[in-house]
Amino acid sequence: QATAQDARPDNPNARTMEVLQQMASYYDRINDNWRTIAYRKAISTLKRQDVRITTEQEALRLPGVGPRLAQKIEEIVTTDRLRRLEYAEDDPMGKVLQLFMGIYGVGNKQAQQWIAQGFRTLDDLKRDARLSANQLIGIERYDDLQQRIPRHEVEALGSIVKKTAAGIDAAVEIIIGGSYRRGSQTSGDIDIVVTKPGTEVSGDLVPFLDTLTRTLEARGFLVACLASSRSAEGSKWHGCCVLPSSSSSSTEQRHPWRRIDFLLVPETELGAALLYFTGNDIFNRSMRLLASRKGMRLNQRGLYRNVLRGAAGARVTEGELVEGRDERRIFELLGVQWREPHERWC
Ligand code: DCP
Ligand code: MG
Ligand code: MN
Repeated sequence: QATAQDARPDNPNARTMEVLQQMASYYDRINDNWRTIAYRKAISTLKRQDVRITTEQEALRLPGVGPRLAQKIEEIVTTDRLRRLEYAEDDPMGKVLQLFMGIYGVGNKQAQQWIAQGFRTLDDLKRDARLSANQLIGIERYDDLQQRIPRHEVEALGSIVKKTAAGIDAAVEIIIGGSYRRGSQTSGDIDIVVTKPGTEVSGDLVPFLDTLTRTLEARGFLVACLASSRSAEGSKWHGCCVLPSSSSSSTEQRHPWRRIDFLLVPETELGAALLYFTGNDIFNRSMRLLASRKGMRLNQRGLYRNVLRGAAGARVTEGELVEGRDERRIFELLGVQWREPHERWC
């Protein structure tokens, strides 16, 4: 998730943001979600400042910046470094932890477990650890899956999906969501929303997705299935894809494997689904919070009202659906001004 990267280079706080971004990425890699979000919020606040923030006091006045982050901002400005970051980068077990947590689908717990069992490298794991099929893919394609995908390649991969889909059912619509829809120059994966006019439940699209994935597998475009599920929340397929290798007379270029997600969305839920799958995750949180402050509830299927909550804030009733189809209408009903996808970076 590009955060500091998309700031203007002449931003007076560019260096501070760069160091904070490294810290955010570190916390992200070790799955410390609270700290990751705190750092990303601080970066996004700094991005909007047009003066240089140099002291703890100045930093504390910014929204979303607490006392500890304010101290760190002053430390970066005065010393041009952050001891906490250097400490994290020097710690050898921290490095192994980060290496292991970089494997697709591996969290802190699994990584710690492997370290406790004495494993230190990916080769150690391949040789002696008991691995699931997905973990093995994650290790064998480690370098591929670590790389971000350039925008033009997201487009090339997306157009293969679109063409194949059109050949199966011309009425189906394929929309690339996620960071691509927010205009990002690179993406961590490709998020593909699959919908069709007239559909009312995601199950209506299941036969289409089965045919699509089978066709794309047969063509060598889809190379691994990591997860697929069908639930009330919607049906999805997670896996890996690859561009066909382009061969000139003498050289053959192999393209990296890329993560791809397919999400089935009935037309009646398209607005809410687009909102959710466009993100980013922090923007989504603030929209959901806003909904709950207004006694409503927002999820990837729709905006609901008259949600009854019990004493502890736990939901007693689902509430009634007010809008699912129209993305703009959801903003209106929440009383917030429409934001284009590229304006939803927090
Ligand atoms: N999402 C969310 N909360 C999460 C995970 C995802 O709200 N915990 C939503 C917002 C994301 C979208 O789903 O934008 C897609 O999820 P990704 O993990 O693919 O994230 P992005 O596409 O935003 O970024 P990246 O370029 O890293 O894939
Ligand atoms: Mg994505
Ligand atoms: Mn995704």
